[in-house]
Amino acid sequence: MVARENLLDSKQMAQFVADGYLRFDEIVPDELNKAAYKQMEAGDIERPGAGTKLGGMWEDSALGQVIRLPQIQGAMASLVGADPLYDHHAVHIVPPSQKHGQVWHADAIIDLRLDFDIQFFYFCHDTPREMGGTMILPGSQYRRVSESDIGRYQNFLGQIPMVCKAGTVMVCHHGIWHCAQPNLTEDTRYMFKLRLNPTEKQEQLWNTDDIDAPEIGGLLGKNHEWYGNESRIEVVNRIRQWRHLTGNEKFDVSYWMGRLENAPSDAA
Ligand SMILES: O=C(O)CCC(=O)C(=O)O
Ligand SMILES: [Fe+2]
Repeated sequence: MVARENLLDSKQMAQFVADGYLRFDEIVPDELNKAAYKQMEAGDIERPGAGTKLGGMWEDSALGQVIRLPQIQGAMASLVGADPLYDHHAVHIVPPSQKHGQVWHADAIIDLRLDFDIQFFYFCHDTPREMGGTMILPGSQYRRVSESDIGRYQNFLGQIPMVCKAGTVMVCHHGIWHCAQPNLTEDTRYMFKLRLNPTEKQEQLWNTDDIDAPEIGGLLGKNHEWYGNESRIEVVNRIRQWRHLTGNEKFDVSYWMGRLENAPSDAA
């Protein structure tokens, strides 16, 4: 059972719905970062089958301890339920002095439902800009693109490199656009990624005490600017996602869904 104080609150959930990610800086203790680094370096990570329950996995390993940290368990329980399925993991390595990055892509989008997977990105050592830090595009998660169809783009207004200190964890909606960056340092860059599938209805799994907070509409209406005049489409996408998450089919922001649902010809 995850303690209520470790669950996300409604404002964080709204932020996740708008931006497609949340970041938790320096939440993994240093000892554990060092042990996880060693585990990744040794490539010593058990790989269960996709669709296995995550609970009980990696019992005696550093990475197992990382995913069982209260804040990570809280984010997990809030987004995909306390007992999610392991989809896959990867240790993403960028060798020293690698001058090219990945192309922009989204990971394996074959599911267009409002149900979503999450991906944890764990940075076990300091990741300054010269080392890259995965580049992400906030607000891109509802533009469901097929893998590297967006690979011809170079830079977007509002893109953010995950520059961070050791022990930082980001959790993303599976649709977010991202790409690894060059590593101009003399050290290898490691990043651990873990994808999880929900096992229960993703409805009000977080700490909902502030579900009616007046800030929610503003958070969901955020303009990330890279989509120019199409911000309305994104706000509608987020209202749909928020309704799905809260179960409140009447929820709206500034009458955007109200306009679409106004169907006078159906009234008879
Ligand atoms: O290495 C990175 O920073 C990103 C890797 C990646 O594309 C992913 O984790 O899906
Ligand atoms: Fe990726």
